[in-house]
Order: sequence, then C-alpha cells, then structure tokens
Amino acid sequence: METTNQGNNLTYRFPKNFWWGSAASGPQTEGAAATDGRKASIWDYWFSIQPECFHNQVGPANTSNFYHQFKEDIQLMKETGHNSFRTSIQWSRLIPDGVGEVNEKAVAFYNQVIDELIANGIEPFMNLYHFDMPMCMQEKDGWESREVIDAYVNFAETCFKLFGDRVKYWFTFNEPIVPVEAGYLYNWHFPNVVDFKRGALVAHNTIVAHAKAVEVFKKLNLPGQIGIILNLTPSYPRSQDPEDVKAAHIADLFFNRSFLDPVTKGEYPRDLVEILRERDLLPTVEAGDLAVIRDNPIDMLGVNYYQPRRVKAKEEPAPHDAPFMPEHLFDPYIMPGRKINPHRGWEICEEVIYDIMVDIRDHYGNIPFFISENGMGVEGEVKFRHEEGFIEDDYRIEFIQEHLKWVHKGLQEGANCLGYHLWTFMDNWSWTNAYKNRYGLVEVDLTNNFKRTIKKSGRWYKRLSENNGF
Ligand code: BGP
Repeated sequence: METTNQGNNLTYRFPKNFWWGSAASGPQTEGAAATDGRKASIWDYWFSIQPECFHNQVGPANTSNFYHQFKEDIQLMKETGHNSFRTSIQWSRLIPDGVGEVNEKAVAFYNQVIDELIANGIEPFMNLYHFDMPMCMQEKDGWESREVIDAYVNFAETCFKLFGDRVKYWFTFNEPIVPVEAGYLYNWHFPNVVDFKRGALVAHNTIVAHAKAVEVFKKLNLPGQIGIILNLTPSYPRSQDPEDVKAAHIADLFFNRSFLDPVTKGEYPRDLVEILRERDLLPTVEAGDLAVIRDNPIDMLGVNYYQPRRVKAKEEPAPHDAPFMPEHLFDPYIMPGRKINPHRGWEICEEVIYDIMVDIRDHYGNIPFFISENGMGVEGEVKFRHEEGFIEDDYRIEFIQEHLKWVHKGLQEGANCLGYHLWTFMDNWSWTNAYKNRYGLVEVDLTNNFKRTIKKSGRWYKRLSENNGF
C-alpha cells in the first residue's frame, strides 16, 4: 500500500518526537518459562491445574520466544518504525522466590534487551507488573497481603537500581483493575474468587504498592519518569435521562476513577467511597496508606484504550440476598448500530479516544500521557495471506488510522499526548485466549519455529512513523 500523503503533504501531522511504537509484556512474549531459573507465576500454575480454561489448551510456557529471539525482534521493531517499545520485567524471572536472591541470568537478559533497544534507537519503556503474580507470592494471599506489597516494592526498587541508569520511562502496573475484575469479581482469571470486598482490598493494596514504588523511585533520584498504565473505558449513558446519567457516573467511578483519581490526584473519589461505605464494602486502610497515595502522584500516564462502556439505569433491582456486584447499580446497555470486533466482542468506537484526551486535559490537570495500548485482535488472519507470503491486514491499518484521526484532533485542542503505542509488536499469547486473536504488526507462525513475518500493517507503520503522520 502506498501512502498518498507523504513528506510535507500530510493530512495528519503529529508533534515532533512523538512516540511511535508498541506495547507487549514479559509473560505474553518471552516464553522460556522454566529456563534460567525463572519460577512459576499464577499463569503457569493455573495452566498446570486447568489447561481447559485456555484456548486450544495453549499455556504460557513458550509464548512467542522473545527470550531467545529478542535481537531479531528488535531489528523487526526498527523495520516497523518503532522509536519506543514497552515490555515488562517478570518478577518471577528476576526474583524467582518473590523476595531474596536476584537471578543473575534474568539481570543479564533484561540488560541485553535494554541495551539492544537503545543501540537501535528505540526507547525502552519498562513496566513492572502485567497480571503476573509469582505463584509463591499468591500462596501468601497475593495482593490481599501486606507482605506481598512489601515484596513488590522491593522488586521495584531492585529494577530501578539495576536498570534505572538507562530506562527513562517506568510503569508500576499495567491495567491494575484487570486482576481485580478478572481474579476477584467475575471469575475470569486465577484465583477465581468472586467477592467484591476482597476485590476492593486487592484494588486498594495495589494502589498502595504503586504509590510506595513511586516513592522509592523518587528517593533514588534517577533521571527518568514514572507512571502507571490504566485501561480507561469511558462510560456513556443510554440517554440524558437523569437515571441513565447517574448509572453512567457510577460505572465511571468503579471502573475508571477508582484508579485514575488516586494515582493522579492522590485521593479516591468521595462518592465512590460513600457508595462502598453505605454497603460496608470499604477495604481495610492502614495508617499511612492515604498519605503515601496523596504524596506520590505519577509523572505521566499510560492510557490503554479499546472500548467504551455503555450503561443504562437498572431495570430490575438486584435480589436482596445477592452478593454485591457493581452491576447492582447499573445495567449494561447494548447500543443499536454499534460497531463490533466480532473476534473479541469489543465495541470499536474511535472518537472515544478523543473524549479521554479531553477528560484528561480538563479534569486531570492536562498531565502528560500517551496512548499506551490500542489495537485489534483478529482470528484466522492466515486467510488474508498475500501471494508474496505476508498477511494483508488492511483492517488493522484502517483501525489505527481511524483512531489516530481522533488523537490528532485531541492534540490540536491542547491535550498533552506524547505518543501512540499499538497493542502489539508481534502476535503474542493473550491469557485465556492464548493465540486465538492476533494483534501484531508482525506475524508469528507457531507451526514453524515462531517464524516472524512483517504484515502489511507493519510496513505501513514504518511509513507512519517516518513521516510522523499520514
Ligand atoms: C490488554 C492487556 C494486554 C492484551 C490486550 C488485548 O487489556 O494489557 O495484555 O492482552 O488487552 O486483550 P486480549 O489479549 O484479552 O485480547
């Protein structure tokens, strides 16, 4: 595909030094799960006891083989126009027992990845937690335990000291609400608990762990910046009827502002606290927790955007004896005519990315942020194989363009957006969906030694980045 608008003739031009790249995570790409001293995370353990919970029973042992192919991959990042790339350090690789001895082989691996990225002109962005609790820490009750908070902060400090001379952009967590929803509310992920109050404790303790890691980072006085990556799902009411509007407000409190407010403004939204207090659902807050949250706002925010949340006022009240769920306060609303990605079941609504930008500009002090994930998972992409061998994924190019048009508009209107990272660089392992839906700019052939082939979108992404627009 040729871009018609090249060089000076661009319709959408982005600011100088805009970050073009992609995001991935250690557990979804490294593979080598039992290699060089790494120990199990909850994913390895869960797969060992319930492989049927994973698409085609494909587990996390050999995800995409980045551990062995990272040099080749970094060349492919160059070929697909990356000037920045995010991955995560696996706690279970760096400190296999959760606390204590640091695994020197893991240090060597992450050092090589970081150095190789920098040598190729790609800025490394490092995240410290991507749903991947070490199993030994889960055995101590995971995020319900204060001991695990301390262990995580020690892990974070170890990472800052080992790699902070070169990594300038750090993130404490990716989508910290997902382990709460998936692990403690909706029974999607291990430990498969359904208990709102325990979920609330997991959420609070995660935020405390985040704030303490930020505090440690600041004390070390390193050259970089630190933030967190949140998946924002703006809530839209079915109508402007006050009951629908209220339902949307409540959904927003639970699913966005529960994390966004404490990490940026240093406090929980008062109306959320009230809703929980009235129902006796507030988690235990220990002395000093609120102060550490208040005193450690982030430097910059990563925003993962995939889909909006549409809600309406409750039609039937929830049964009295049912254990509390957020959906007792609103109903999901299926908007007629919505556009859906049928492979993932997620709505595609591009202008929402602009609404997020305006919200951050107007209600969050216009803090620096970037789009840290956005992307489209498609099943059965091999049917789009071109006769020359690459996957002709025009739908992905269009998906990116349509979102970028709105990012561009937000930028023109003053939003402080520093870049755009696609989910993801190469096809990788997507949790319980395993390799069902493919998101990459680069194809990974699982039947042929993880062979990489750049897709049409990857070639297009390079031109996008080189032209700094389209
Ligand atoms: C985000 C996660 C990623 C990635 C992506 C795609 O929520 O941060 O890890 O998996 O979603 O979603 P999925 O893999 O569920 O299709």
